Amino acid sequence: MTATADIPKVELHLHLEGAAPPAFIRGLAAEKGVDLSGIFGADGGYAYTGFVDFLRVYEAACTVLTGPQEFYRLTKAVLEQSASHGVVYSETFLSPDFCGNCDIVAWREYLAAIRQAADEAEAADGIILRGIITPIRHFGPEQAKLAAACAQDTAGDWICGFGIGGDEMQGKPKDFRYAFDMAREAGLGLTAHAGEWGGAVSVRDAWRDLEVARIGHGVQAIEDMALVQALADAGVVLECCPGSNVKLGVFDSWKNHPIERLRAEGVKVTVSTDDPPFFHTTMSSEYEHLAEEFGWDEARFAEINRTAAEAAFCNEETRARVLKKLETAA
Ligand code: MCF
Ligand code: ZN
Repeated sequence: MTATADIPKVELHLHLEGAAPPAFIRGLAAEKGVDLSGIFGADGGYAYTGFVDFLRVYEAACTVLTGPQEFYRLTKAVLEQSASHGVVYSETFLSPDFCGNCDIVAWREYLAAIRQAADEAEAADGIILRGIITPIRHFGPEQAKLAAACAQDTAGDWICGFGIGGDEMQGKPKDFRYAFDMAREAGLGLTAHAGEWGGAVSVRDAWRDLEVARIGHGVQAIEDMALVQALADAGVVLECCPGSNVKLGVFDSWKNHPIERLRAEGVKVTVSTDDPPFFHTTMSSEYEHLAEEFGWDEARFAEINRTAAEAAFCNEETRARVLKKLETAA
């Protein structure tokens, strides 16, 4: 059996700031003289009490990511970590809200810095990164249109997707239809966080009202077997992040996580870390839990990674390179 870290992996659901090592954020806070002690626990990790508090801590950490240079350094640190766990292709959520407050000129500068870091990481470690522009649900539909304007401005081979994250219990997917239409017209692949907190109905609503090809999490679809069947029939891809769900309390244990039941019903499931240091996880650790709890073996992981590569929002040339990286290792 190949060591878990050596299995080549495709990760479709990773928030860039959420992947920031706590020491990296603490270091920036010290450089800038900002007191962020309230977001760290005694063990030095991020400390929060539940989902809404997680969002608060996340946004507080972002306050020290003040310019393109900080995002350059962040991207380098994150990709080094990902590559060390065998990730060969990653799609990361980027929010123009945290990169110049949705000002298009500022956003271009942030994006150039992120891309520069990604090019350097690809040259050093072979890892390929692409970006998904992501408005934040609890910032509201008007702010989402500003993010969508940034998406239209920079859509292409690198910015290849558009999504939405944040507090699923605020507003409805259809409130964001205009922003999603802007992104669709720009040729971007579409995904939305749903069915993490809002139940199966939230998955149905996001799928129907935003016409997304992928759902972020989507795991509460398991409450409605007719929906599970419909997702399977339509080939909708779920970006599952089991470690995140267990840590935030969506499910009380790995054993009770529905990823294997969804897969067995024919749903296209994939595996990601979401915000790895927040959830004390890595891609290797996710795979180790999946092997232990559900008996997933190398053939199963290869199948999951092929599903993810096929669902990636990158162009066909990049997809072919990713598939080759998966095959070469098999
Ligand atoms: O998937 C997790 C938990 N569920 C919902 N949203 C988020 C998650 N991690 C980050 N987010 C949101 C959060 O609002 O995405 C935004 C954060 O501000 C960043 S997108 C680059
Ligand atoms: Zn997420």
